Amino acid sequence: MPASTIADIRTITCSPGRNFVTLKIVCEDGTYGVGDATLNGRELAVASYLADHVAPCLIGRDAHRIEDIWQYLYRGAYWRRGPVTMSAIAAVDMALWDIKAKRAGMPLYQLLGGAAREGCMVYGHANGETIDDTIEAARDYAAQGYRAIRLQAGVPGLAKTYGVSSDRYFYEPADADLPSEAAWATHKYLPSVAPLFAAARDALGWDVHLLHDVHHRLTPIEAARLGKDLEPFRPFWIEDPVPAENQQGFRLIRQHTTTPIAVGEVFNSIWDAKQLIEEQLIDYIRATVVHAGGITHLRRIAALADLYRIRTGCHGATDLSPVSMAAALHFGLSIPNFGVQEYMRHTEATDAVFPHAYRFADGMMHPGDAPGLGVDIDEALAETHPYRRAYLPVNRLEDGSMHDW
Ligand code: EZ4
Ligand code: CO
Repeated sequence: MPASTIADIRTITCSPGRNFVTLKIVCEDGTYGVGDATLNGRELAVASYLADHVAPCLIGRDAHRIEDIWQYLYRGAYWRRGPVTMSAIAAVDMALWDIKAKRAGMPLYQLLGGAAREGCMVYGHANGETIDDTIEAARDYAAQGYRAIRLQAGVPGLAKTYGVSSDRYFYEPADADLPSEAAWATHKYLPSVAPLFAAARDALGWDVHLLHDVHHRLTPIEAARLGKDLEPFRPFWIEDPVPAENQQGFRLIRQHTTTPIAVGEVFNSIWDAKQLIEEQLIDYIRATVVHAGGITHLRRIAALADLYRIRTGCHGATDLSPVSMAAALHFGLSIPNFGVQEYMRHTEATDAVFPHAYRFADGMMHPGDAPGLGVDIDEALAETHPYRRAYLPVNRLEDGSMHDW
């Protein structure tokens, strides 16, 4: 049997501070690769998809045949797309690229065409209950060398808002074993953002990139209003201004504002982005390796986006494990149209379970030069952190209607 034959597949579910699902594919000669399969709040569905439905089909196949295995799992499932399927395929894809690069004795970015830049610019999350707290946090990020900073402040009159954490550096929205409930009021939120950006420009100047996540909570016309309000402060982007199921909504926003738009952290395939890209309704595509079918599929999305000068801005919150972060950095270093990479620090407990070669310096990250992805999982340590059910919160309007969180 060839040395690269897939001999064993393990799905590892652990919770070193938060839940992660990790796939490990082991070849006949003991070479192995890891892939991230974490789908926040729905982890066990992907773990079962992999263990019960994918693993039996892969034993005995040649790990080198990445494209064929991708097509086999995508077309072969008959049921196409969807976050569970695409996260499972992503995990297999990442693990296979890890194996191929390890067998080649190269860091993965070399196999993807080599470094197209010196590093990947990342943005950090500055947040606080008040504008002053948020500006103080942003100054701290600037002092650490960050060139791009996301600003999220509490909204006066709302008890708890997405993006505002109790800890300066660590933010974990999946914080309860049943979804916690928060209140939302657009008329309170909308006027609160421009003053935050005004204060940030006063405090930090114009050289730093400033970002903001709307987190799907507006209608197209409300998002257009926000885009216009922020124009004087030149944001790098506003993110997820509206839910993207209605892709035409973005045209309406575009008709009113030149503020750049980023979208796609919940996308799971190129089809979610096709119209937005082809009609040039967005500026940054945020699809990720883990939720959008792995490196193989994300390269396809980036290539389509590049035709229209749309750049990447991949999702990189804490629910994307260090395996995803490593994969994102190899991908980002090698493609022509990299824009920025989100970077939320993992806790020490998470980093201990996933030793990695990637590093931060000068506002940029580099995947490192270890063969493969340059990230591993300490299975014995992972076992000491068993899965704990955890959900993202939900939002309700003041009259009790469900809203987007
Ligand atoms: O709410 O990753 O830009 N980052 C984000 C994240 C998402 C979580 C959902 O799992 O919007 O904080
Ligand atoms: Co977001």
